[in-house]
Amino acid sequence: MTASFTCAILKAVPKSFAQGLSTSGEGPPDVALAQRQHAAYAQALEDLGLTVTVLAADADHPDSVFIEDAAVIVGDLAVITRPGALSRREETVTVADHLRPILDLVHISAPGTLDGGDVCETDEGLLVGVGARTNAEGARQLAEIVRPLGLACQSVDLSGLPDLLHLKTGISYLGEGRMAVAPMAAALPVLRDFETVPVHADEAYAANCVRIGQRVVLPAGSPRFADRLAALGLEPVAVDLSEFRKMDGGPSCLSLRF
Ligand code: CIR
Repeated sequence: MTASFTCAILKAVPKSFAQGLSTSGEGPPDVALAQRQHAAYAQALEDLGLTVTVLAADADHPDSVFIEDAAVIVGDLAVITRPGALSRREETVTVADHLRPILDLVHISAPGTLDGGDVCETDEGLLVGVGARTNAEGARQLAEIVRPLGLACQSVDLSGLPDLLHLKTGISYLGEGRMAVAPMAAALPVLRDFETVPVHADEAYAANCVRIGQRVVLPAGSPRFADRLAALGLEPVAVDLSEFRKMDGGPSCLSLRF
């Protein structure tokens, strides 16, 4: 679940990127810099041994670079989501078109909403954040879809945690029963089932990270968390994602991995 990816699909940064949704208050992103950071992120995944495909930019959908939200891939099955933000709903079309020849497709349907950023895969199954973007019906549909695969889904109530845009804004599964946890997610009762690896408040953005093999891709500028990962026997791989942070997205949001 944490270590066996061989492929990653990315979507290029559109010229319209700065028109995307943002609550960060960090100002507009520098689109040219975001494009360079995106290329470096793609290279980092390639260097980790993944086969990387970058889909064409979609200027009609400024947030489409955050491709993780458009699908949830489990085994040979791609669950095409129904994003909670209206402006993002059509992003799934090009992603489904790309995945159709490669994987089996199933769609989340109305009135369900689901964002891939709310789905955290662990060794025990899927945790599904229900909050600003994913609703209870979307989580219910996902549970029904993956049940025949022997995967359990557990809903995680994000109401009352307004700082968590998505579940994986605040937690990331590190493997071996460990969960990286930002302070704003620390009160989630589901964390009782894991060994938590706290991420310092100054580095909370790094709670969104991705384990690939023995490496963990995390945002640059998180030295305490990087040291903690190294102490756990994992190798931190830092990528500068400053321009994506301005638009509320981190390392996991920028790829579909399978
Ligand atoms: C949004 O608000 O939807 C985008 N600006 C950021 C999405 C980040 N995606 C993710 O956490 N999976």
